[in-house]
Amino acid sequence: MLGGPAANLKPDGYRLKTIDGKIVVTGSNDRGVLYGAFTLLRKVAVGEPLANLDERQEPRVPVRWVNHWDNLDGSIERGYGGRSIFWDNGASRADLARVNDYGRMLASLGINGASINNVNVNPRILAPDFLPEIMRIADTLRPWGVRTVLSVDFGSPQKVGGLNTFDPLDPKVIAWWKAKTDEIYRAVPDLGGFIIKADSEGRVGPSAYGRTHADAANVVARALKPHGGLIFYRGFVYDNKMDWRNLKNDRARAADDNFRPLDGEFDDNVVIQIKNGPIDFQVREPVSPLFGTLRKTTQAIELQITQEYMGQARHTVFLVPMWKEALDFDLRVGGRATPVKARVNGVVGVSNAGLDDNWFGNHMSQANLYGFGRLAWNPDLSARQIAEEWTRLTFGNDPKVVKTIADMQLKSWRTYEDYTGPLGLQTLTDIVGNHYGVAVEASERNGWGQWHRADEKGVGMDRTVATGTGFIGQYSPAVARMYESVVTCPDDLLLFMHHVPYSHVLHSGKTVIQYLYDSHYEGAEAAGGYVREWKSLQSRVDERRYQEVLMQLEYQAGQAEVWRDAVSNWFLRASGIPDAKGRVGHYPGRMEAESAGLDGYKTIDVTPWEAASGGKAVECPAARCVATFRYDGAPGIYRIRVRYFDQSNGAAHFRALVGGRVLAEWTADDRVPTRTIDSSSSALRAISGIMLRPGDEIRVEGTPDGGETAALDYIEVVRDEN
Ligand code: GCV
Repeated sequence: MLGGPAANLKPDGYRLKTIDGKIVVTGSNDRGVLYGAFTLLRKVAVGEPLANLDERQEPRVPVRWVNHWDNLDGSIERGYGGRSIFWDNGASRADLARVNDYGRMLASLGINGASINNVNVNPRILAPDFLPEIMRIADTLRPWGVRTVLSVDFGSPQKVGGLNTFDPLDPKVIAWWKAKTDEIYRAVPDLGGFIIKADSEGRVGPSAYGRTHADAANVVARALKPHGGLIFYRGFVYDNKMDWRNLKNDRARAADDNFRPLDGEFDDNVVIQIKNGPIDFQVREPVSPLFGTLRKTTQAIELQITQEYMGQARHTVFLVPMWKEALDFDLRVGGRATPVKARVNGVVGVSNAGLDDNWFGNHMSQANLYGFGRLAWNPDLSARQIAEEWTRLTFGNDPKVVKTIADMQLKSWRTYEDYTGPLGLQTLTDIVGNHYGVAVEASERNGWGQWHRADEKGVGMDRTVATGTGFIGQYSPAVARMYESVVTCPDDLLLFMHHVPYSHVLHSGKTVIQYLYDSHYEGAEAAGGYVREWKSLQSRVDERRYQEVLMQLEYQAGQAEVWRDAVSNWFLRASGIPDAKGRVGHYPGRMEAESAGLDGYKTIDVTPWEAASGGKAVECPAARCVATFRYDGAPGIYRIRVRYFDQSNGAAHFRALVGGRVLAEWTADDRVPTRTIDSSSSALRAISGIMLRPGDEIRVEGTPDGGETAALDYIEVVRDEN
């Protein structure tokens, strides 16, 4: 039974109460009633008792929005779940059924707004003839209480309006924003507002006219004000052409440097949208100091649900524990307890769901949207509660399923950090390319400022006030004191804050170099463990999803080994300090393709060198090539692991044979973000239960296709655990 508006509840709040055997849902507004109904459904699904319900729920913050980086042509920037649900070929998608489903999913989490186009804006979004396209989407989201929000280009007065300027103080520009905003609100009266990315990564901004970000935000804010609209102005402003040779330069400083002087100058419907960390959604960052700096300005935290630097939905990485650390971090403003969650009025998540059946390209990644919504509503929920709820709602209430999946999710961020960028190194990925595979030096010696400054003596960015960039001084004195000293700086952020020798001893008692080796081995081992844990759920999870998740986890385990070997070998070469446990550089059972008998295959150098074992691979320039390996170990039953390369520009075919008998054949047609032979295309085929005797000949045959050259890295013969 649905009741009317309830007194004493914040907007969107609701109450659930069992009265005379009936459950009454009351809300402070329509949304509240809808949210209450969804909560009731959740309780039914997870089996909570309903007999004596008496529960009041209010959202912590009024703005709980998702952002989409969808382009009008239907592609999605940093999207891993297929094409856009909103756009296709320059217009709204003809069939908006998935937008309707998405709206329902968002409502079930209490999310009340969605921006529907990329912050790297196609200015056409504000063209007069485009308005009907926006209306169709807004009409589809509205029944779910989800307000439509638009990303707009700050240069629109010129690019769409035909003015000769976009100077925010020019009266023509002021009039243009007002008229344009009025026009949009006539068509979409409940529009949530606008988002602006200005003076960042090539987007135009107020600097073109020597104006400030406050000038820029306020001109748009004043156009929105009569309609109750908000402008979310992104704090993600930095110079991507910084001189890396200057040791005082530091991208992490940028948000605070840019916005600190403007505190108090923004209108009250301007919200500064701040990424959780000062760089860019890396696997580990401190919180942005800007959360503590702005005292007279409304702010929102921006979290990234889409897994850009977090394995792009090919790796299971549950982000709720990371977000909770950011939301709970105590900024000690004015010497008092000041968790980030108490500073923000909005929580915004970059969602980038796509048309794929599972929305994100990986069943397990859905948990991140779920967790985002739940935390946006109530940041005090525990990560375990969220993980368990999601698992129950997604895979059912079997206790073994719930425990296994929730445990896996809860450790997955640490695991991913262990093999991709521990101690605050940030994600050691190809930052000038696909942001996916490992490329340790990609972040060095360029203007993007994601430097970790590793050389033969030491590693880490010196961000101290005493000798470094001074970034640490942007925090309150108590927080700055903690980070400034290596004695009190937490190990997890040591290399974000300090440059230290490899022999530096951590709080854990390990040296930095040994920790780097160990964490990569532990991370890869944990990822391998997920496969075993998941297999224990066979027949408890429906077969289709069982197989799909199994494939994903097997792939992740294989990639974790690529990361392990690449990063640990890179640091071995840089530091010259061997692994105390003798693992790095020694791979029992591994036979390099370049050392095999090659018929047709040619040896090549791989770039970066750490992406392939021994820095080399073989590729096939002919119609078909063969690599022959001789087995010389003890007789027994083994697993043969073939590491090959699977690019996106072809579907090469492989066969593996022993003594002329075909053991396996496969086609390299996985969805990977690279056309070259590198760590992103490195792939693994494991063939179990193979009887081998000394002198046996193991043959791998490759047949290229398109641009894909059936390249091979190595084979490994290992004991078969099955
Ligand atoms: C939408 C990072 C991403 C970009 C993104 C940008 C932003 O740099 O790699 O794809 O652009 O952040 O948040 O604006």
